[in-house]
Amino acid sequence: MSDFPELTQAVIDGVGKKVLELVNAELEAGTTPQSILADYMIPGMLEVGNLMQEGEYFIPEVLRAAKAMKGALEILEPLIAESGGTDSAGYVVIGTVDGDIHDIGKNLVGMLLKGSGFEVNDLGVSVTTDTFIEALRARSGPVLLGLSALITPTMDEMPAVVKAVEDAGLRERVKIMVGGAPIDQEFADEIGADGTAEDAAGAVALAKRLLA
Ligand code: B1M
Repeated sequence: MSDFPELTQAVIDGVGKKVLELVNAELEAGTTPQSILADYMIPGMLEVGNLMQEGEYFIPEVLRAAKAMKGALEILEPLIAESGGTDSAGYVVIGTVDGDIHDIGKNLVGMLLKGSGFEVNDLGVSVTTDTFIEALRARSGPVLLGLSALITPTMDEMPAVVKAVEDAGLRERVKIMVGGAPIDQEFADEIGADGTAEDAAGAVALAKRLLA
């Protein structure tokens, strides 16, 4: 028998319908959307990563789990956004860097930022440097740029974006937060970003500090 709670196991197994049923049951029981994510669903995706690393899961199983996770996020996102209040805490442009299509973590970060009152312009996945710069130019005043990368080869895109922001003369009003599983503080410092966060809650705390 699995040691994981039923909802976590359903994410690992990629059974979308069951995930939705269990998420709805948790909501009815009064569990907060934040707790559903942090205590049940994210641990499921982390286990999927472990199984992939151990060679037990391949792309189809990982995609099934990701799809199940995304289906549930559609229910949870509006609930989290509702708690954001009406005064904007600041403007954020966020995206996964060029060549990288992982978006579950980036979406969670965007979702919690919205839930904390930030206005979020999510550019999606595999976003080119030019697209980031265009989005930053389109907005005046202070902006937080959030860059996500999940695979080591695409980490190299991050210093290129930081440099492009500098070259475009935008660095004074644009703070840069980088994140994703392979990113740490040392890397963030090395590429001249303003900081990193290990998870979505940490990203919100950092965003508040950077745009204060
Ligand atoms: Co891929 N993948 N994947 N994958 N995948 C990883 C990242 C990997 C670690 C798996 C493994 O081998 N154990 C490995 C990378 C190894 C490396 O380079 N170091 C890997 C690989 C190799 C690949 C492919 C190359 C596989 C292949 O094709 N042979 C390929 C790459 C495609 C590409 O991008 N060009 C690939 C493809 C895929 C899928 C499409 C099948 C799917 C993505 C689906 C999707 O996102 N829509 C997928 C998945 C799901 C994963 C794992 C299993 C799970 C990622 C995830 O969603 N985690 C992942 C294993 C792992 O990370 N342990 C893996 C859950 C999520 C909540 O966490 O994304 O870390 P995470 O986000 C966290 C924090 O990192 C942080 O907060 C988030 C919330 O807590 N955070 C930020 C993230 N962004 C942030 C930004 C911030 C601040 C914090 O500020 C802006």
